[in-house]
Parts: sequence; C-alpha cells; structure tokens
Amino acid sequence: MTRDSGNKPAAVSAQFDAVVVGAGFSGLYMLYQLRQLGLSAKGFDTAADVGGTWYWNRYPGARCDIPTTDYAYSFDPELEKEWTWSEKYATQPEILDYLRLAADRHGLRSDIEFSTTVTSAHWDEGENRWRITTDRGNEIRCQYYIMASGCLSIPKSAEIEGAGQFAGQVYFTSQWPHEGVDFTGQRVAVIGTGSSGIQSIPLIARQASQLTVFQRTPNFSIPAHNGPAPAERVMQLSEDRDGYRHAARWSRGGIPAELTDVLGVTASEEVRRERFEAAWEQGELFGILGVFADQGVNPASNDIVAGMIREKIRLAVDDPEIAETLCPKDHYFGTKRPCLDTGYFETYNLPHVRLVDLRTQPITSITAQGIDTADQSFEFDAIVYATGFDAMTGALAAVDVTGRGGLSLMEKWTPGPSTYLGLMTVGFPNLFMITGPGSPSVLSNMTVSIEQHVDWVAGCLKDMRAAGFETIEPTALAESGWDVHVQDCAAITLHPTASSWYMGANVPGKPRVFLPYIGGVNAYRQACDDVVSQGYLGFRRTGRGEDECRDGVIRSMQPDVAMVLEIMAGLGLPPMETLSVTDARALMAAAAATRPPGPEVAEVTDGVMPGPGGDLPYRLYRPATADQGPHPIVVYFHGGGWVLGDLDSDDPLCRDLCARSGAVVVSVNYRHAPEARFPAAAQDAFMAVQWVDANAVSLGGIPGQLAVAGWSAGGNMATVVCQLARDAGGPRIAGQLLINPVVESEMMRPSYAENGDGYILTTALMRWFWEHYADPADRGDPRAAPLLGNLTDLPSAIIVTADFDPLRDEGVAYARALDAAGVPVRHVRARGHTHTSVTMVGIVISGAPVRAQMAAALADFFPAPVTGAVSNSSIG
Ligand code: N01
Repeated sequence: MTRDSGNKPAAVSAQFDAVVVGAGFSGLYMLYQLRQLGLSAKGFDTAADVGGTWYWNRYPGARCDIPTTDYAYSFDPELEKEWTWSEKYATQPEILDYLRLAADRHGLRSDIEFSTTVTSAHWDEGENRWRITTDRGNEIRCQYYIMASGCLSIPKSAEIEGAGQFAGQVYFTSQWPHEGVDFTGQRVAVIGTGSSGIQSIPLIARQASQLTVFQRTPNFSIPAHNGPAPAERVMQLSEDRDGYRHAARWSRGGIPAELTDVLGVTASEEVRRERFEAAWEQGELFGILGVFADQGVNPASNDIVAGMIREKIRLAVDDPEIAETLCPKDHYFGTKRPCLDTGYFETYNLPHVRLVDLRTQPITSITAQGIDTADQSFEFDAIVYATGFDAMTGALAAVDVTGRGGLSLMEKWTPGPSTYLGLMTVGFPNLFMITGPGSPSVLSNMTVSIEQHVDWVAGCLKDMRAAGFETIEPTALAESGWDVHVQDCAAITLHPTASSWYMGANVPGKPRVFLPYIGGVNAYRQACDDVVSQGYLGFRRTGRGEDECRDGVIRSMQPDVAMVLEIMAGLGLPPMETLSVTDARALMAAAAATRPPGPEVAEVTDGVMPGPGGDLPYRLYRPATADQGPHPIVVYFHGGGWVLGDLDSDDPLCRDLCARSGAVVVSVNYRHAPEARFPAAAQDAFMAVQWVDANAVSLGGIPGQLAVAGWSAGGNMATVVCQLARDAGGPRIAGQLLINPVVESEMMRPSYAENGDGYILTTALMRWFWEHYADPADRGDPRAAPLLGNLTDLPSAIIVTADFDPLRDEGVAYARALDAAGVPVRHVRARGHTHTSVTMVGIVISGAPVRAQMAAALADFFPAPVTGAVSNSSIG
C-alpha cells in the first residue's frame, strides 16, 4: 500500500505495553480497551488518518453492505446517541466521519502514529517482549503485539501482462485518490466485477463517455434498495438497544435474524417464490443467503435461489446475450461473496457501456493505449482495477514477523494459516490478531466480530495480569484442533467448491484453504467463552513461579452432529429407556418417517425368507450400475439394540451403501427382544445369510461374493454370523462391515463413562437393551459378546467407531483383537461423530465421507472391482 504524505513524526525509540497495527474499526476499539485496562499503547497506520478500509476505499459508490443500524460500534452508548446514519447503507465518507468522531470522542488519535508502516516484529525470548520497527525508523519494545490490520487491506497486484505500460490514468478502487476522479468525457475500462466493481460501475458510467467492463467471473448481486435505515430495525433498536445488540452478538451472522427451517428442496413452488421475493425486496445479504435453511449445503436448494437471481438478471438486462454473460453459473450462490448493488445490471442497457467476457476473450496485454484481448484492441483514457485483495493473510504477511526460535510467521503459514480461534498462533507469544483467519470475520457483520475479538483480547490481558502471567500462547494440540474444526465447518457447506478469495484462490500460489470460520458468530463466541471458562483451555501461560498449561481441544465434534444434538435436545423427548417397548418403537418409527429418503437405487423390493422361528421379512436394494449385474451381495442387519428397528429404520443407510458400493444389499428384519430373546436374533441372522447364499443367483447376486454388514446391534449380529459360518464350514463370507458394533456386554470401558450421556445412545439405554435381550448368564456367550469368541480365521473386517459413542472402546478393542488373531482389519474412526450420526444419510453431511470409506472398503471385499457404482460425489 502506498503511504500517504502528511506530517511525519520523528523516529522514536520507546517502550509500551502494547502496539496496535491499524486504525480502522478494530484498531481504534483495541486502543480504547487497552486504555481502559490502564495499559500504555501505541497505534500505527500507513494511512494519514483513522478509518482503515474506509480510509482507502474511496471509489465512487463505496458503501457498506450491512445495514447501518448494525454496522456500528456498540461499546459506547453516547456515541450511539450522538450519531444518526442517514441511509440504510452508508457511503464511505459518512462511515469515515463516524470513525473520526469515535476516535475524537475518546481522544485516540494522540496514541496513533499515522503515515507510518510497521515493517517488522521480532519476539525477544530473553526479554519476553516484541521488538517492533517501522518504515520511519521507530523501534519499540512492547509486551503485546496486536494486528488489527484488516482482512481486506492489501490489494492484489494487477497480474496482467503489460500492466505497467499504460500511458493513461490508472486507478485502484482500494487506493482511490482523495480528491476524487472526474471521468467526464473519458473512455474508461473497469477490470473486475466483485463488490468494488459492482458498486462503482454504475457511477463511473454516469460520467464516462465510454465504459468497458472486463468481466472474468460474473457475480451474484441483488439490489440494495438503499434509502432510510430499515424502519423495523430502527424501531427494535430504539425500543431495546441492549436487547438488540445482545441478539446481534448471539446471532449467526452478527445481525439479529430469525432463521428459517424451510428447506428449498421440499418447499412448494409458491413458498419458494414468496420467500425469495421477500428477500429480494428486503435487499440484505443475510436475507438472500437465508431464503432456505439448506441453500448453503444442498446443491439442489442452492440452484433454486441461484436460478431465481438469474431470472432477475435476465429481466433487468435488455440484450439477452449480455444478460447471459452476466449470469453467474460457475459457482454456487453465496460461495463467493455476493454483492448489493444500485442499478448494476441495468447499467449494461446504456448505449455507451460495453461488457467484455474474459472467459471467451481473455486479455492478452495491457498496452500504452489500452487493453488488447484475444479478439480486439481497446483504447482508454483510464483503467480502473477493481481486482480485489490478498484477503485475510495479506496484511499479516506484509510485516516480517518472527516468533520463538526465529520462526517466521509466513514460513509457518506456507501450507495455509493456522490459528487458535483466529486470535493467536503457536510460536508467537502475545501476538493477537483481530478477525484473523479462523474467525468469522468476513462472513459476518464485521463490527460485531471486531468488538467480540477486542473484548476477548482485553479480557485475556486483564486475566493474565491479575494472575501474574507475562506470556500467553496456544498449544499445538489446541491449534491443530481448531484448524480441523474450521475446515470441518467449511466442508459441510458448498463454499470450498468455489474459487473464491475465501479459499485464497484469487491470489496465484496462495494455498487453498478455507480462511474464515463459517460455524457462525454465535457458535464462535460460545467457543471463545468456553475457552475462558475452562481456565484458558488450549493455552500455555507463563511468567510467574509456575507456568500453566491447560492443553486440550475446544471443539472436536462435527458441527452438523452438534447441530442435530442441539435440535434433539430442544425437542425434550423422554429418554428411550423410560418408555415401554411399544412406545419406544413408535418413537423410532415416527423419527424415521420424517427423514430424507436416501439416494435413489435401481430397485427396491420387499420379500420374505424362511427363518428358524417363522418367515423373516427382507428388503433388497439393487444398484443402478451400467451392466445390470449380477452384483456381489451384502446382507445387512439393522441397529436398535435387538429391541427396536425394522426394514424402514435403516432404509436410507441401506440405499446409501448400495448406491455407493455397487453391491446388492439385502436388509433382514430378524426377531426382536423382549418377545424373542437371545439367541433368537443371532439364529435368524445366521439362517438369513445361509438363505441369501443359497439363493444368490435368483437375487441377482454373484455366487460366492457375499459380505455381511450391520450397525450397532446389527454389527454384533454381522460378526456373530461370521463366527457361526466359520464354525459351520460355510457359507463363505468375503468380509464384514461393522458400524459401531456391540461386541461385549460389560459396559465398563472408559467410553461408557466419557460418552455415556448426551449423545443419543446412552449407557442407560444400552443397559435397557441388554436387559431386554439376554439374561446375565447368557451375556458372555460369544453369540452375544463376540469379542469373547474365537477370532481366528474370520473374514476381513472394517470396523467403524465413533468418537462420541459409549461403544467406541469395545469397537476399538474388537479391531485390535481381530488383528491379533490374524484377521485383516481396517479401523475407520468416525471423527467427531456419535453412535447414530454416521447413519443419518442426508442429514449429517459430515458422515458422507465415512460412508464413502465404508462403501469403498465393502467393494474391496470382492475379487473383481465393482464396476459402474454411482460416483460418491453425487450422493449426499
Ligand atoms: O474484490 P473481489 P472486491 N483479470 O476479489 C477480478 C469487500 N467489499 O474489491 O472472480 C481479470 O471480490 C475477479 O475475477 P475472479 C467484500 O467482502 C465490500 O470487489 O477472480 N479480472 C473479480 O471479479 C468483497 O467480497 C464492499 O474471476 C480479475 C474482481 O476482479 C471484498 O471486499 C465493497 C483479475 C475482484 O473481486 C473484495 O471485493 C467492496 C485479473 N487478473 C468490497 N484479478 C461493501 O459493500 C481479479 N479479477 C462493504
């Protein structure tokens, strides 16, 4: 960033408690809070005044895209009273005035050196201090180094051949001249159609004699419907300011909003249209991003919203060909930052405005006169670059930061940024980032996220000083756990599919990782609060007689699993084990009736087969493969503790296994307890496998290619069958897939204590199941507790265990015991899952990769690769 001219202060060599880089929303509030703590602090900014992003981005049309009722500080009630925004979305000059007023009200300018860039920060291990240098020659020692340097403050370089050759005027939207630019009568080019381009293009078109827009990727944009601040929000604020701000802090995006549970895929056309039009009229980002509960995760639902926006673009633009070029089709709606505009698409109806599609006509070079594309040479008086930023890490990387042992921050982050809570990073004690990578920041109302971060840092410093600690630094375990959680949150959404700046994809060579935290402002705030209430979990604090390290991971459950648990807890259902068997079965059936159905398969047929106690119902799933079969067969046993469940209960999972593996799945309904107690279920299961083996050809199977599978109690039966088949000399079973199986009855392993309550399958419920199924004297029989049986010469096994499952440790023990007995075994850890979540097809998206592994391993049981299985990527 070029430095502003202005009065340059003399170089000083000084010592402060804290140095803050940046004098925008975050830096100003950080300075204020440091003062409140009684700490000495010095701020630096390259700019000649306060404002941060609002100091630099002065291009025509620059406005916020969060309503001004919400895009403001909340820490200073007097400031709130003193200031009234003139519009729903304020212009850049108005926001800058607001920040100037905030700085003046608290006399913050005196603590800031403007026109000064921090160039390096080195951690001095001997002194436990940071040594900061600036381009003015300042050298400062400080205890805390706080980067409040913004997420979108380092412009991306032009990266276009010949960019330096142009003889006309060159402007970057991110470094707009303070005196403004008059384009009257000029031929102007704008490169880039992100928020900056989309906001500025209609205004540049008003002045320019010719405007040519060079578009690489069309972007989704909706009309801002700017005007007075939204009446409803203004009223809510005036009636209960504190309540409103509290609601914002605990909302998903940092703005109070009611979340919908309407799913795009199941809503009627009328409801879809109504919801979309309401969001369109409202003209708010979080509104259009929340038309349907599932639009961020389900491609089909997203397509509905995207399709409706494209319809609007086609209505706004007169020329159908231009309209089509402006319609985004290469990314899901919301996966790149959508824009709010004022007359953007209509601008292309003006006779002097032209759109050049760089996908079909790429720029070959910038020339002295203008721009050459593959097809044409253009001449311009001015070129405007609206080409974006090195987002989230750019400003952090702009300073040469070295931590403990001379570790360079940028070297550490070569594979992508790694942080704990987006606030700190291992190896860099007392370095805090405001809205750093791994925090909600750019996906949220920034002002709310900034205040939360600053408040957290201030609280942390206060606690440290009160306890006599000098340094704080995250542990490696805590940081890697948070990194995983950040990526887990992103992985269940459509976001990683886009080449966005959220993914670092706009900067050549930048690692592709999802940079912000998408779990929500509320979930994030809770995690930060939990870290503190657990004694700074995941941090090492040093400096008094004894150092303190509370190692641990703050969030290790998959986010969608946590969400399901939260919803279930909200339903207030009675514990299953307190119900009669009839009521428990009815509850399970009712839950099954409301689930998504699971993927399509070629054929589903119900039948009966003979069993030792009478006919056994079964359901056969045939895969949709190109060759029509025959296929290998997997005999599947449902879960439900031998008491609950039927052919419907595991139907979506069976469909999923069938579609993914390309095998026929035969799901067998065995006799249940307490009507038929041990060993009825085991006997039924064994006879079912014998029958399927004998009837493989008529079932569409390949004789001899038979595997067994089961979940929970069904996993118990699947492996019991393997032991019985071995002892009986057949049938030959190629492999066993055991999903969270029950393999013993003791219930003494640590996972029963760790996960015994709160994760749907409880220790109490397991006890209830055992009581219904088997007498205590029978519970050591290998047909009930297969872990106690002879484990030699059993078929290859895949054992899935879930982290938050009481049965976890017995599954792990079974995998080890099989391995020790010489059985090829693969243990799949369902990280962050519960006993039930992996089976929740179409609900728990993070279970899909685990099920893909299960299906791939099933296919591996059979000698010839299964051909023509449906691609896993097409199954949710
Ligand atoms: O930058 P961008 P921005 N040749 O990266 C194109 C916030 N913001 O400054 O998509 C040709 O979004 C690039 O194309 P592609 C907001 O969070 C907020 O507009 O990479 N084209 C894209 O079209 C926003 O998301 C407001 O294919 C090139 C454009 O340039 C973020 O800042 C206002 C190119 C860059 O779009 C960034 O927005 C403004 C090349 N070599 C910004 N390189 C508010 O309303 C890039 N492009 C508050």
